[in-house]
Formats: sequence, C-alpha cells, structure tokens
Amino acid sequence: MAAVPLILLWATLLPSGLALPLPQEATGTREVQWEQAQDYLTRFYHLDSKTKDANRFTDKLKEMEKFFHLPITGKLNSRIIEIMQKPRCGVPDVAEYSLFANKPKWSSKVVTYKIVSYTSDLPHSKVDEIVAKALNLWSKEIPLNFRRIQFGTADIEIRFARGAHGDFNPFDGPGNVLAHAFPPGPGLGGDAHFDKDEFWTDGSHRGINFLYAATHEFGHSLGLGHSADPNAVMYPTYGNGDLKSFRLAQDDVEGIQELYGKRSNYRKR
Ligand code: SRS
Ligand code: CA
Ligand code: ZN
Ligand code: ZN
Repeated sequence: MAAVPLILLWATLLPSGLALPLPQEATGTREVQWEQAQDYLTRFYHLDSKTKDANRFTDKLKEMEKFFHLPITGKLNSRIIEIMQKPRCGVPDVAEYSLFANKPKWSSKVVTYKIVSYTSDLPHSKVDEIVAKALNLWSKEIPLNFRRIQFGTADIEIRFARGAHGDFNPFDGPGNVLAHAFPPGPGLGGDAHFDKDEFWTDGSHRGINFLYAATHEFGHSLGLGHSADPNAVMYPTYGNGDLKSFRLAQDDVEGIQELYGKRSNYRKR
C-alpha cells in the first residue's frame, strides 16, 4: 500500500488527542478498526492481545455493550467504534465505575469500624490516622459517618494478615494481590484485609502506599466494584497515577453517590 492512503486513514480514524498504535500492515478500514477494537478491549476488558479467538473477542465486545447500555450485538458497529475512539484521558463523559450485582450498601447513616490487627511496617498511630483519612475521603462525598469502636462487632473490620487467614481467600505472599474487601453485609461483609507480606508505607518510604490501598478497599467495603477509568481509585490495579497527591476521581465520586446520594453542602467537612 502506498504511503499517502495510509496517512489519510490515520487522519480520518484518529480524533484529535487520541493516539492509538496502528498496525503497519493495515490494509483496510475494517482491519484497522478491528485492531483498534482489539487494543481497546485488551486495555479495558482484559482481552488477551494475542488471541485469535473470535468468540472471545465477541464476548468482550458484548461485555462492553452491556456496560455502555447498548443493544447486545457482539458486532463492531459505528456506536461502539465511536465510544472506543473517545479520548480516555481527562474526565470521562461516561460512567466507568461499577457496583456489585445486588447493589449492596449500608442502610444505617453511621457505619462502625474496628482495627483488629496491624502491620509492623508502620506505627499503630499512623495506621489509625491513615484509616480515618481514607474513610473520610469517601464520607465527605456522601451522607454517611464512620465511628471507630475498639470492642464488640463492627460493620467494617480491618486487619492485616498473611497467607490463609480464615476467609477462604488466602493471601499470596509479597506482590500480586495486595488486599481485599467484602461488599456491605453482615459477618465478613464490609471487612477489609491487607496482605501482611507487603511492605506498607505512608509514602515516606518505598513500598505499597497504605492510604491508596485503604481507600480502594473501603470503596469495596461501601459497595463499589471496579472502574474502567485508569484515573479512578477503584481501577483494579495499584500504582497508576501520582500516589503522593491522589484524591478520589470524579468517577469514584459519581459511583459512591449513585449508592448513597450527595452529602448536603452545609454539612460538608
Ligand atoms: S482488590 N481489592 N481489587 C486488590 C487490588 C490489587 O491488589 N490489585 C493487584 C495489583 O495491582 N497488585 C500490584 C502488584 C502486582 C503487579 C503485577 C500485576 N498484577 C488492590 C489494589 C488496587 C490496591 C492486581 C494485580 C496486578 C495482580 C497482578 C494480581 C498479578 C495477581 C497477580 C481484590
Ligand atoms: Ca500479596
Ligand atoms: Zn481476607
Ligand atoms: Zn479492588
């Protein structure tokens, strides 16, 4: 293929501000769109980028159509292509967050928490402070208050544990899974567990930033699933943005407010 038509193809397919790698051997619009879609689904829907399995591709496409409330066709049509071509940086114009299946949430306006065990990487007072800070990041957006208790049963039990720790969800040693938390409910519901085999830090040392991880886990404890927005705290992987000055993304706020509503301004802390 001559160079000029390829450049024209670039120009017509790429909205300003979006740079997608185009395959060098691209020969037609359909093929380019297919590659573009594969790239998109790989990045945001965990499609294996090397897969040649058309069924898997179709399934991921259907998953995406469901997420965007489009008719489920499993086909690359103009509406889905349009969404894929929207720039993914900055404030997204579509909600990217998710909720758990039955939308579980706390019905009481006061949710209690208890810190059951600690890491030896940080002073206890630092852990207490960071937990309070992480909970506050959420509660300042919604009409919900957190109260710490030392005895009795709390809604949200927070613990550091390693390996098997009694919930059929064993931790896996240093790296990989850093923590997990359960959606709102009785018993284990709402509880947040942090892998004691990680090196936890308050940001002053190398290691896993506890404030970031705690904020993510408490998002689950409150009823949020994962977000497809890489800027969101509820994005499934650790360490995307600047951890030093992180705050909730617009998408996180929209997600939590779908469940609990907004905190009225005069009570905003
Ligand atoms: S959860 N609450 N959603 C856990 C989530 C988490 O631990 N995510 C993993 C992660 O980012 N780990 C970082 C270190 C490993 C990097 C290698 C690639 N990889 C909490 C967090 C967002 C605070 C996801 C993950 C990334 C992963 C993995 C998991 C390799 C297993 C193996 C349940
Ligand atoms: Ca781990
Ligand atoms: Zn656990
Ligand atoms: Zn998570």
